[in-house]
Amino acid sequence: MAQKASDKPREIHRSVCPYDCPDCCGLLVEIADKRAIRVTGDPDHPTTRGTLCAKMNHYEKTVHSPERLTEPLLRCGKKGEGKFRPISWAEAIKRIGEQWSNIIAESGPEAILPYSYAGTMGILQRNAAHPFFHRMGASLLERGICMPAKGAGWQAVMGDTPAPDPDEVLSSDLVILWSCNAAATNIHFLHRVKRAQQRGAKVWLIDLYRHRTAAVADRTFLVNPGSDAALALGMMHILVRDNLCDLAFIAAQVQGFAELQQVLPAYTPEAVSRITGLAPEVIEEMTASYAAARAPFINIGGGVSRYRNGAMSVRSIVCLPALVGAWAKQGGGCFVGTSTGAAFDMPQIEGTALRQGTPRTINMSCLGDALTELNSPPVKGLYIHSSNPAVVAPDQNRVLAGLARDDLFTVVHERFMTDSARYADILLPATSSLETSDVYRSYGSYSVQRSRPLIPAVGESKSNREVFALLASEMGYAEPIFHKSDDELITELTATPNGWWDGIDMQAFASGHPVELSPPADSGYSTPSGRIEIFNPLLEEKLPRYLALSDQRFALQLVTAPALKTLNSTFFERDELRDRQMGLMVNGSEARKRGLGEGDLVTAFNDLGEVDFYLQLDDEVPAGLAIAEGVWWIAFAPGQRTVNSLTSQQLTDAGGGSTFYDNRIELKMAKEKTEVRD
Ligand SMILES: Nc1nc2c(c(=O)[nH]1)N[C@H]1C(S)=C(S)[C@@H](COP(=O)(O)OP(=O)(O)OC[C@H]3O[C@@H](n4cnc5c(=O)[nH]c(N)nc54)[C@H](O)[C@@H]3O)O[C@H]1N2
Ligand SMILES: Nc1nc2c(c(=O)[nH]1)N[C@H]1C(S)=C(S)[C@@H](COP(=O)(O)OP(=O)(O)OC[C@H]3O[C@@H](n4cnc5c(=O)[nH]c(N)nc54)[C@H](O)[C@@H]3O)O[C@H]1N2
Ligand code: SF4
Ligand SMILES: [Mo]
Repeated sequence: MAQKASDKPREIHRSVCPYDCPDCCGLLVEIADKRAIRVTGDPDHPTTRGTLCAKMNHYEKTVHSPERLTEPLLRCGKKGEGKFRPISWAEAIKRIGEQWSNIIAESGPEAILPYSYAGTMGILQRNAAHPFFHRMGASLLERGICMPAKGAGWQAVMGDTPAPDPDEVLSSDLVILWSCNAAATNIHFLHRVKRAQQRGAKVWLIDLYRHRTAAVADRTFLVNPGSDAALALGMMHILVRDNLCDLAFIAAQVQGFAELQQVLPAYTPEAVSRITGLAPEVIEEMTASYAAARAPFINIGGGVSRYRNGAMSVRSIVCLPALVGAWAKQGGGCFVGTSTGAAFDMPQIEGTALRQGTPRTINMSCLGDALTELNSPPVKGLYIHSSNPAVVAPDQNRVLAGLARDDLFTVVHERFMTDSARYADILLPATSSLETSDVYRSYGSYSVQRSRPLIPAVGESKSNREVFALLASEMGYAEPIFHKSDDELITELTATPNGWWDGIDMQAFASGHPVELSPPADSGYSTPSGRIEIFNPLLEEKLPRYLALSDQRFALQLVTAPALKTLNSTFFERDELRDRQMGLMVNGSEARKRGLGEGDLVTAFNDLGEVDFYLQLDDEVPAGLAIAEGVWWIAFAPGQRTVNSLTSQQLTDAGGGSTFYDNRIELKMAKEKTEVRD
């Protein structure tokens, strides 16, 4: 009789959540018969303390999904059709090598473009392609699809100053979640906020609509999209007008208070009310409470940064704590996410020294134009891994037109048959994080953790590093980095002595326990002046100001916010995590105006494209807005396109970021009702 799963010996091992989420949760993985059978939170993890989100509670279903790609495939249908036949790894690698060698001989290596983002956040696997494409001299990719404008806004004021420890929030008496749906995107920060609340802190949410996080907040302030710089400047106007600034802190630590006062007169409560939609008395009241708080703590989410004025909005908000001296108080300040990059020898892992000359750089948010318009040379070879640009990149119609080009040779390395995978000429199967070694670093705390393979590779799948070891041999690239083991690289990555690792128990780290790094000892503000730079003489825009969004051609602002149970386009393969229908939320008044009703199949449109959604009426969404949660696969959409057919390739004012929330649409009844495919 076959042994039952329950009789088989089980082992429990530590691992880490590999996904693009600030939390980097610690996992306990139960293994039986070389399969992951249960995944739970690690109660010993210092910040994530045993709780996982709904997405990861059954990670074993993703890892052992029947939908996993298990063998290399060669396209035998039309591009995008998804018809393939199996081939061996040896044949796949040989064909890729031949095609690339031909492209390089005809057009030079810049005609090849690597495209990757954060399918896995592990330092080794995420960066595995960089040394290879540097060695080749391929076009460089600027990876700005997420929120570099947030970094640029912080940098303008705070320079390289590390973020405060998020645990500071526990000592705050006023926590402001500014464009942050933490209940969906940052659950462990929200746990800290709730603990602060239990100790008496007030919690505010400043957002566009009342979502799940509003249920936690004591006050929710709804503002007009992209208007946040005006609100921050309006608050600064009142702080100065009413002598509520901490002048001693400003004198000692801030550059540019006098210059700031030249711009503030324009931001009266009445002027700011017209821009933000908040009543003047509400702006007055918010400011008085902010000034009265002992240690106000602002957490800036990605929302405000995804507009054409995104960097300036973040920069304006980051100035606020300096005016009230919040930085000097335990629990006060402002948080935009941690970065522990400096703790690791990143140039080594990225193979920066292998760069050939200075190849052109293509911003990943402009992939549509890169594939359809770029010349000298055009992109002829595309290698996609750890990303799903057919649905996550803006201007989907352009991206798909590019991917459909017959003269484009596309390789995709993936775990699932995503929309991008369907356009591959050669499709390679990728491992999951339980099958590889890596080091993960949180961007919501200072924790880092290493993982080891806990199960054999599923099918014939290979890790990103394994694929580039094969491709390097095929292309004749003999540099040692391509053939070092994962363990060797991890040792090198953490070997360079730097302050971040002082006092860390390296044995605990090596055995897979999470460790908490600490930024090197406090040496004041890491800006050129050593002060907080409200006035930044090195930038073209020397002072914060409100940059108006002028495009009003279509009536509704489309905000494409994160969904609770999916992560960008990841987890859509899991039926139980996907919403039943791809919905668009609007206020009832907007639907009635157009003769539309709950559940109607509607077409959202603008100059870029048309997308069908099922309409959801929700009066927690103010009039003038349309909210589409989640980055759906086309396969599960009611029509032929998903939300990024309505978003543009426009970049932010600084930082080269995407502007996913800064698009406008109109709605009409869809021509034909198409049933959702199961
Ligand atoms: N469940 C889930 N978790 C995720 C993700 C996911 O898709 N799903 N994605 C992951 C990734 S890659 C990232 S980058 C992070 C994303 O994390 P964030 O970008 O921080 O996402 P949110 O926290 O939802 O912040 C967006 C919020 O900003 C609000 N907002 C939009 N425009 C404005 C505005 O002009 N002003 C104000 N005040 N608010 C505005 C939106 O309504 C939304 O509530 O989350 C990660 N975690
Ligand atoms: N409209 C709209 N568009 C958005 C957003 C939005 O809020 N609205 N969010 C944007 C943001 S913040 C981000 S960060 C981007 C995210 O864009 P992406 O980083 O492309 O994220 P995912 O959609 O999660 O796709 C990652 C893919 O990598 C694959 N993968 C996972 N692990 C591995 C691995 O080890 N090797 C290989 N080869 N593949 C692997 C997964 O199967 C998955 O299909 O999307 C952006 N797009
Ligand atoms: S997706 Fe985020 S919250 Fe969910 S388990 Fe992973 S790190 Fe934790
Ligand atoms: Mo992101």
